[in-house]
Amino acid sequence: MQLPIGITRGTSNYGLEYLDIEHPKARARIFLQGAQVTEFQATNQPALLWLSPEEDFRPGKAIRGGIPICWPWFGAHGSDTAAPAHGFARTSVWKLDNVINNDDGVFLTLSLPMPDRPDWPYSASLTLAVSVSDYLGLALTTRNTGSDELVLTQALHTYFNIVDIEQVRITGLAGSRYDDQLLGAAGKGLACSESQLSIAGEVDRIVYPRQPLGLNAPAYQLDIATQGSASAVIWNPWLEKSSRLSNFPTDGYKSMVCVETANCGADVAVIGVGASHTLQVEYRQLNTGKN
Ligand code: TA6
Repeated sequence: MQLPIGITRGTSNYGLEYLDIEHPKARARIFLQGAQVTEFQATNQPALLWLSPEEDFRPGKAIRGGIPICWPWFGAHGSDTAAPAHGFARTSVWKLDNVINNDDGVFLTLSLPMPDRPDWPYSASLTLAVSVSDYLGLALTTRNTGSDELVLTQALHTYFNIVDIEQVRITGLAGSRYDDQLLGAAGKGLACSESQLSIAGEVDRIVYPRQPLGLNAPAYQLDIATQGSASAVIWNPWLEKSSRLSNFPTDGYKSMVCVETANCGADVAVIGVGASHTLQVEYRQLNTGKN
């Protein structure tokens, strides 16, 4: 495909192809593996996404950072222990279908050539629309092209770049319930006691928000506007788990937090024959000048 001015192709040392997007309103990088946005910086704003300094961009290996697409299951596969965590979309090579570059921003559409897999014997199409402007937008659309109802879990597993985890606040939690993934069955349906969450240890929660979430980083305040989602995952591995993660520096937990727009836990996406479902998020930053 002929790329418009402002969009260029590149390749990592191990052969992973990416697109670099330069626009007066923002710049971004998107890898074709996983249709993964790894970098985004709006003009006059801090870089939004965290990317592991230990990431080496190898084919078939999930990229640690940016916005991994967890699809068509979130977490472990329901029954197949050999199936990859968080599904196969993030380690598959997607196709760039369309790019528009205009005064408002750069708007890209990518699609996943659907593999034939024993761990997911269904028919569907999957597309991602990415908006690079003074905001970052993603819309992940699954269309059920088969003869069976689809029940899937998914997440836009966004790693946010923050100055210091101990200064971070996640807002908008008033009245919501959550499943604490660290407590298993005992952690289901807990009530958020505060409207905002500070992090001082490992956190791995599926929350069911009653209003839009926000992030106070504190170098920026972030509005997280979603559609097609009734759950979000808040994750920080803290020190001990950081040492067990692939391509993750031991002190990486200090400069990142994940707030993932999802359909997971009790919020699964049920898609009838011929129907579609879109999981959508838009990130808007307000630079606070703090660092
Ligand atoms: O979203 C939180 C989580 O499910 C954690 O439990 C942790 O596994 C994290 O995702 C990262 O998973 P990954 O497979 O990318 O190492």
